[in-house]
Amino acid sequence: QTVPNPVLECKPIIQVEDDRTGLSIEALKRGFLDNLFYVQGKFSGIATKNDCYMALAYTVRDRLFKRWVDTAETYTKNGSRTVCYLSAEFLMGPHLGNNLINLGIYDQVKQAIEELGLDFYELLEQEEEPGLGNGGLGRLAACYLDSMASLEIPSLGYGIRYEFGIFEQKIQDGWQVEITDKWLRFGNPWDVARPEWSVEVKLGGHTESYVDENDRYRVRWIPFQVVKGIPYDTPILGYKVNTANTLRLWAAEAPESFDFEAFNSGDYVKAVQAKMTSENLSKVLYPNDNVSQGKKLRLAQQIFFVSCSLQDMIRIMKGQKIPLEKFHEKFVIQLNDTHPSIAVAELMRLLVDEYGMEWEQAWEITTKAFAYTNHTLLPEALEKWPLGLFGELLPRHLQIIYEINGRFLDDVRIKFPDDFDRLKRMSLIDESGERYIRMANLACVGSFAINGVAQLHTELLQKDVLHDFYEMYPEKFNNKTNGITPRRFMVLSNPRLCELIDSKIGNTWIKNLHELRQLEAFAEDVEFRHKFRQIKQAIKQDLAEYIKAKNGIDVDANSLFDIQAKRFHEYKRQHLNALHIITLYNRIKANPNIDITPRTFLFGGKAAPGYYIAKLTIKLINSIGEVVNRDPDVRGRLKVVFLEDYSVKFAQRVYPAADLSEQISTAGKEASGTGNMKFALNGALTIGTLDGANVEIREEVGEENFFLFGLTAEEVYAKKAQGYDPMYYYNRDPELKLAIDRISSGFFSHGDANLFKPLLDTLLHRDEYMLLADYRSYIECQEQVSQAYRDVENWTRMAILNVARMGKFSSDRSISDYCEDIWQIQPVKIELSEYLQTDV
Ligand code: B1H
Repeated sequence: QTVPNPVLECKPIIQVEDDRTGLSIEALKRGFLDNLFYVQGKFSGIATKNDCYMALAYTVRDRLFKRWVDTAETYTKNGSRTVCYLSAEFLMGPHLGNNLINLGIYDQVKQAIEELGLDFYELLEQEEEPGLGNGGLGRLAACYLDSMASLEIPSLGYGIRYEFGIFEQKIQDGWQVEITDKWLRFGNPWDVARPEWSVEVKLGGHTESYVDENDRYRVRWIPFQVVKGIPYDTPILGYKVNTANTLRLWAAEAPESFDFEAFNSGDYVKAVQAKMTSENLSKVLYPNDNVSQGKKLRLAQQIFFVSCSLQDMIRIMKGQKIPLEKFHEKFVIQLNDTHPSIAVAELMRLLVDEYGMEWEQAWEITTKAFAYTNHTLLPEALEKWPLGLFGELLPRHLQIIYEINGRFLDDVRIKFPDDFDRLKRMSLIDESGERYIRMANLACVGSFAINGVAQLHTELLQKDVLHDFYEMYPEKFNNKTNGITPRRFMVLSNPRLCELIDSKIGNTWIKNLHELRQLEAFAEDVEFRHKFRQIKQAIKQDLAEYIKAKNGIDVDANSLFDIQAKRFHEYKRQHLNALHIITLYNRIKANPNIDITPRTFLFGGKAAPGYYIAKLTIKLINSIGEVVNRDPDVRGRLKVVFLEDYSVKFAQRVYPAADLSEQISTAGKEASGTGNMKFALNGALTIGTLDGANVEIREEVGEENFFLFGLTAEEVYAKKAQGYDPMYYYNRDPELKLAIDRISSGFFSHGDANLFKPLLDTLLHRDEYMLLADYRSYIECQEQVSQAYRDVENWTRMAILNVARMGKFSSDRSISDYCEDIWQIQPVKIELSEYLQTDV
């Protein structure tokens, strides 16, 4: 409850050089010392590195707050239309550096810290990143928050404040070992708890029907359990604008009132246990990329954050005195895959059961509020919940889904009379065997827009996975090719390249990435090419030193840095890359004096803890490295390095150092990819299949500046249909056979011929992802890469053209397209209220 209070209305007069807002070096130093003293309670003699990081983080946070508060105030006064981005994952990466870039005070803060005698980079390095996501899907959500703020679009990110994010990866004896990610161990300076906006979420139990005072039939839900959600808010500052939007993540707790019966009966321990069960809801991120595990706790997580978020939106509307009938005018809700798609049923429940709205009106509002992004075609990633499990946890939602389904199937019958197979396929309930709720179907029916994340992906959705829905609602479908933020993935992570670019074309490209086109002219400038090369070389040297320190391996910074960094999954085909390494090794063994372009193969990425083949692939790569790196015949011309614990923080070091970016998924399997964009923007050339956004990257940078190989998606389907036999390729390609036999002989596993057998068996007998079919084409393409790399000038020319032509892949472009085609929302300028004068 807010109390109107004219005294509180008077804001403090903030001086130009206030310790908490001043941007001069002096004010920053004062602010830092002030925070070290008053927040950390330390004098400099005993302050740890982490104390200093915290003091710096608070110093920067202080400087965000004016913008954050004014943004919230503006939106509240204007009742601004707002995008709510619902996502089970937000892979934000470290906040400190990014906030410095977006505030425009990176250099000042660096100088201030150095004048205090501290190592600025060491403090940046200190930040424990919030790894609240698995990979591309979570990182996309983070890039979109950055772009929405930078484009001054009112928005809220809603998700879960997992206590443990994605596990930390250790490599022991070549195997991945998982360590829990205790990211909150030293506190999080970037978020603010808002317990006053806590909400309750019901789970389990049963429903009852009753007749209300107006003689209307109503349903009430008697839950088995109630969980409290506490919001934690993080400011999301845009780049060189005053807009600071909010990322609101929910943490689960037991409500004080709930198990007081156990308290009263003296069973204190039981009461505390109920508290623990509740807190489980936000305990840990499910570490699967592109797979749905179908666990009850996961569904509980989904309803938990979705219900909290919808209730929060309703609270906001009440605060702004906007009637609930205007929900879809006030908010547009983007569903980041089906993970939050239970929101369709939950909003219906809130409107109908809790606010007494008629079904028809509630449905009208709901279907005008939601838009759904699909991120994958992989069948194992499509979420479906066993009906029994679903009904146990969400008895009321099950009824609502039945009601939605009944009405929906009536519509299908009208449009496609007598088509029973179609009805079965489109039903929200899969009744072909054990019964399941199909979340993608729910999302399609409940949303006014449905999009894929790259042109090819959207086409395949329409042709295949969502074909029936495309025929039913063609007008809902649209493509929104993914993008990445140039702030984090260029300005912050590649300052040297940025400085070179700025010296030629200024720095407005950071907000309008298309301006990089002006660099095309410099591809023909010898001096520019020379500088470009020097920069790449220096960055590679840095990474080489890092590798030496961490892995003890000497890598040659003059060699071609060939990098595959992404989650481990069979469809991404890290093992195809491994077959190439073995092939080169075999050639050297057969002919030690062979003229070979020296390469360093770098791998980074995590495997889902329960994904045995993916973990075995990590072991294989490390095993190959062990042999190849030490073999004197190789004479250092090949090196294989596994980069442990790949994260956003680490990725920022890796992308700028790449010469070659491996984007080698089976065509039709990678929905978009976004790492492909980050590499190319930083001047790596791509070796890739016609998959996901690779297709569009190649279109933009020009086919002569892209190394293409492999089957097309269509050819993959056709081959499958014909009956694909991997042995055909094994028996006909001696180099392929030799490579595979090298593994099966135990050559890389100290003679153990069984170790990699499960991996080889899937390759030789099923080869779901068609490595063997693409092997020869890949090897030949890699030969072209090796040749091209020797022509230093031309390689540099191609790399520069890649950078120059990546403008399309800014997440600013993606977000502008979402705003125009789906969200119908315009920017809102934030003016800082006049009592603050800054000295920017
Ligand atoms: C992507 C996922 C995903 N698609 C289920 N789907 C998950 C599915 O925990 N789960 O259950 C987690 C993640 N992730 C990725 O999204 C695609 O594979 C990429 O190609 C795409 O670039 C990215 C962003 O759109």
